[in-house]
Amino acid sequence: MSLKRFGVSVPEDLLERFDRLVARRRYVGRSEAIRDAMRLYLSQDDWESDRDVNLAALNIVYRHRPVLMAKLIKMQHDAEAHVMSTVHVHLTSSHCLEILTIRGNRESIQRLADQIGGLSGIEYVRLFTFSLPDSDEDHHHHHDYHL
Ligand code: NI
Repeated sequence: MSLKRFGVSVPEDLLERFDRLVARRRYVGRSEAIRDAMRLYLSQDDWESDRDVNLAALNIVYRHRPVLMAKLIKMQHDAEAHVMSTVHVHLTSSHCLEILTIRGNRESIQRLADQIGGLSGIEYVRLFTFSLPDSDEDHHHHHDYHL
């Protein structure tokens, strides 16, 4: 992979905030953080342009009740998007956290997230979305700096 250099002008305060993030996340340097930011931005753009293969993680927190849990399970079975996995964490005596990994197109994933978020008893919903690249071309990036 060949690397290209380019110059960027940014406001001083923006750069200071960014450098604090670079230090906090223990990046080797600013360049690696900027590469990550660019990949994230590109992935969001892919997501918004609605290509076929998209992935999402839906995090929900709810007060567990049999009626709600039955509805949640039915929605996941009936959804056009494919729920690949669910992780259930018994947070407290009354509350559960679930993380659903979902695959599908943007619309089907968003629809499922909206349906689940609209259930009464769901207290927190957050959808994280990702796009898979078309080819292996983009698979060169490493995450060694997190080790
Ligand atoms: Ni639970």
